[in-house]
Order: sequence, then C-alpha cells, then structure tokens
Amino acid sequence: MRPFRFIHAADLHIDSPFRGLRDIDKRVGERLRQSTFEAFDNLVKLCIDEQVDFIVIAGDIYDGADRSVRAQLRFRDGMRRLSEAGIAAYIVHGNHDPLDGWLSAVEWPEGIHVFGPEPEWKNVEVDGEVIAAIQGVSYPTREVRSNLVAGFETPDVGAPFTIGLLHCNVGGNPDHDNYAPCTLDDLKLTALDYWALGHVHTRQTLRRQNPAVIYPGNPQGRHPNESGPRGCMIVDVGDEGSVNPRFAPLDVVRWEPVDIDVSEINTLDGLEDLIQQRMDDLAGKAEGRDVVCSLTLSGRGPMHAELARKDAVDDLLGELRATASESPWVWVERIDDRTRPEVDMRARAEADDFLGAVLRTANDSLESVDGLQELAGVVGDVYTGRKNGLPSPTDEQLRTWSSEARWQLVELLEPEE
Ligand SMILES: [Mn+2]
Repeated sequence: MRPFRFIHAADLHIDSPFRGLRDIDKRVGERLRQSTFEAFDNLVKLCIDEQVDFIVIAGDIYDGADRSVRAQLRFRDGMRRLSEAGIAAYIVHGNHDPLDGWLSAVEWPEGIHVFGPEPEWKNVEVDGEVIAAIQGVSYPTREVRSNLVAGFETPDVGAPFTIGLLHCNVGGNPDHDNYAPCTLDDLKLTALDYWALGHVHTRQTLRRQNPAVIYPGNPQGRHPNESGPRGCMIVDVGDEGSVNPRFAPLDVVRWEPVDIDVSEINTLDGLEDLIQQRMDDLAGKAEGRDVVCSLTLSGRGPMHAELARKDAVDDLLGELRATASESPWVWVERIDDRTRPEVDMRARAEADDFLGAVLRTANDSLESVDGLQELAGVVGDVYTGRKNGLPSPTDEQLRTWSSEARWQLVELLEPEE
C-alpha cells in the first residue's frame, strides 16, 4: 500500500468563553478568548506545513450547541485553506456540537466531509488511488447514551487502511460525561486499523496498534485541570500499514500547576523570589506561550503564620499579577495555601499527654543508640517473621521512618485549625 500521513485532532471547543477569568483580568481573559481560535489556526497551518494527505476531527469542534457565528466562520475559513491546499477533512460532531444544534448555512468547500447520524464509509483518494477508508458518525443530539460502536461495520477485506472516527467514552472515564460509552474490546472487535477518538481532553494512547486507539486531547487547555502541552497527533502510516503517531503542540496559552514547599523559607520576600523563579522557569519551558499558573503552597514553617495574616494571600496574588511581564506573560490564577505551622518537636514532646508520650518515644529512637535498637527490634520482627528474604532496614532507614512517623503523628493527633 501507499504510505501516507494524516492529522488526528479533537475537542477544538472553538470560542470557549472563559467568562470567569475575563471578569478578573481583562487582558488575560481576552487572550484566552482568542486562544481556541488561534490553536485552530495553528492546526490548519500544521496540516499544510506537514503536507498531510488529510485530517480527521473527532467531535466538539464548537464549544456550544448554539455554535457562535464567529466560531463557524473561522472554522469554515480554516477548511477553505485546507481545501485550497488539496487536504481533505473528515469531521464528526460530539456532545458539544450535535447535529441538532443551531447551524448557520455554511457551505463546505470541496474535500470537506461531515459525517451524519448513521455510521457511513468515506474513501480517501489521492491521485485517483484509494489510500484509506474512514467510517464515522456524528451525535444527532447532545446526550447519546447508546454504544455507537455497535453500528460500525467490519471493513471489507482488501481495504488498504481503515479509520474509525468517533466521539465516545471508552471504559467509563469518570472525568467526562459517559456519552457513547464503549469498551476497548468493542473497538478491537471491529477490526479497523486506527480509532481516531474524541471526548477525553487529555491525550491518551489506549492501544498502540491493531487497532491503534488514541485520544489526541484538546489543542488548547481551558482550565487548571487541562494543564501542560496540548495539541494533536500527526500519524504516519507505512507501506505495510504500520502506525507511527507523534504529538504536536498547538496551544497558545498553557495552564501549569506549580507546587512550592515553603518549609525552608523565612520571609515573604524570600517566598516571592522563589515564586518568581519558578514562574521564570515556566515561561522558559512554554517556548513563547503565555502561561496561566495555579500555585499551591505547602510545607510547615514560619511562612504559615505570615500567610495566615489577614489578606496576606490576596496581597501576594495581587503583587504577583501586578509584576507579571508584558508578553509572553505568566499569570497566577490562584494561590492555594496549604501550609502548616511549625512544630517544635522537642517542646511538644514535653507535654504530659498522649502525643507527648509518643513523641518522646520517637525522639528516643532518633537520638539514642538504645532507642534505635529498640525500634530495630520491633521492625525486625516484621522482617524475620515473614521470612520473605527482605534485607533488614539500615539505621538510616529506621531514622527516616521514625522522623516521618513523628510528623504523621502530629498531623493525625493534632490537626491544624
Ligand atoms: Mn470535548
């Protein structure tokens, strides 16, 4: 068979509104408002740059069933550019843009095919030769609770390469609505070569080949849980039908979580410097993209008291936002303060209560040879008793465990606030 290349994208969600963020920061909100449009433009450009033979889009092109006119026109313009470049497009609709949603009278250019509500086959031809056959189906309505794979046909023997195009939830992924539920076995049984899926927004390869089953993820993250690089898959199919997919990023604004341990920090200035440093790292890794970052502060230390003061976290957030660079920017979307107060283990161990008594024992094992040996004896029973051949723990291991146990005891017996 003739080798070819295609792009598999899904969940474009063009014209996602980002309303909440627009209320907080107009500049950031507007940039995000543009982001799904720009990521789509990047997708079209990538198709042309990579000289792909065709693209498949596995549903949720538009964010809302009442597709905005703006989104539809932008999408149609992109399809025109592909058509002019001789690149065919095969499209299905999902729960966010079902067939019964409002649709302007858009005329699709040549080579663009939108699948209907029943599974059907379309041949992909290049220079008069069929290089692949695609079977796809669109959601007629938002809530599809049936297994759509049941309507897919096993391909005729002799089809050069076959692709299933579907918006569905494989294996009941609980992070997404259970629309068009199916199992990996259902997909295997159809004997297609590649399942181009949409719906789950985080990139996943459920199976590498025979058939390859892939969610490419969405091209542009839309909230803190859609973090990291986002894009599509470029798939090379070899002359013997081998499938070689690779990820290509398309996102223009990146969401990143940042965790900072404050236990070694003593001043608010020091904390701000450290956060700044981490934000600079993020900017470097984002390669020119803007970044929205969700900051989590954790650990025990003097910073807990500083941050617990009235408005301290809000003030820090305001300061970080005010000093953010122009473009590209790193914007802190939230600060989650999970810090804990310091605990003076020695002082706490002197108290005449249960925690005090347990801590004295733990301190003993950390600070005296006898104490450590006693601990080794107790733990040793577990090892020799099981006769499982594990080496006995070293003194250092014992000390680490004892030290961790001390913290855990404090957390459990004396939870904060
Ligand atoms: Mn989606």
